[in-house]
Amino acid sequence: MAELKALLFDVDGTLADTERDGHRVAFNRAFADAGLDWHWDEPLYGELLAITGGKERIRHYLAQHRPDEDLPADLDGLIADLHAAKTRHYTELLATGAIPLRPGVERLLREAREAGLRLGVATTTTPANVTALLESTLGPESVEWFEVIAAGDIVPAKKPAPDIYHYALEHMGLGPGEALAFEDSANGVRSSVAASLPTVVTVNDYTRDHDFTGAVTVLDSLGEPGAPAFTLAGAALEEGVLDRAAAAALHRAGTED
Ligand code: XBP
Ligand code: MG
Repeated sequence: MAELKALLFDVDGTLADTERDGHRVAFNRAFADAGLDWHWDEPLYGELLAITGGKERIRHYLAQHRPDEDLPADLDGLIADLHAAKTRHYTELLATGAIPLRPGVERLLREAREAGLRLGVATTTTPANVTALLESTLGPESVEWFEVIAAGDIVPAKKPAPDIYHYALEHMGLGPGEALAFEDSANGVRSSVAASLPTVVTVNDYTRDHDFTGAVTVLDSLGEPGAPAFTLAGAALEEGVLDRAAAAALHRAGTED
């Protein structure tokens, strides 16, 4: 059995609850700036999350929810402009410290670094958004903690395709049996499991009822001493805190036949 060498993290919903109060708000600000009457409320945004990628999500919204919209000939240009504005709003919002990391995330990252575990990011979101989150929560130097930040359009097929995980593993010179992935959504788990990565899920309000087939364990958080995580499905988390030893145990559970 391969040794656990690295932890690979999804970002949105996994490192932090960025969707409802971050991305959603930024999309709405970009729409308003452009004089559009489009508004994504919380339930609608939950539905739209089935489509990964912000540009892809806008395109899907227009096709499914605004079929009669009078759109310009250069739709790609409009979507690109809206998305650029959305990224500006999102990174500005994060810079205010509006979105904290989820419980246990900072603890696990620091423990992993001390234990010599390598770190990587595999996400659908735009690279600038990852940097903004890390800088606003852990400080500017934390961006260097990650050997690879595989993000956004770096691969043409976004999650649920496995491509972004393949990219991260290749960049780190690792096989899938040498890493443990952290995800929060069905699309994320489909992506990591298709890349043959043992996967830990921490659910959030938007993803609690998703199908996590193939995950090693499904938790409500990574847990903190005094605020233990609850195991919702799969391998139980001893002591309720996902630390270095628990990561190794879950990796073993996810890689043995
Ligand atoms: C998150 C996403 C992204 C963000 C928006 O996926 O689906 O689309 O909602 O980001 P993951 P962009 O959890 O895999 O990171 O607007 O930058 O695409
Ligand atoms: Mg996610």
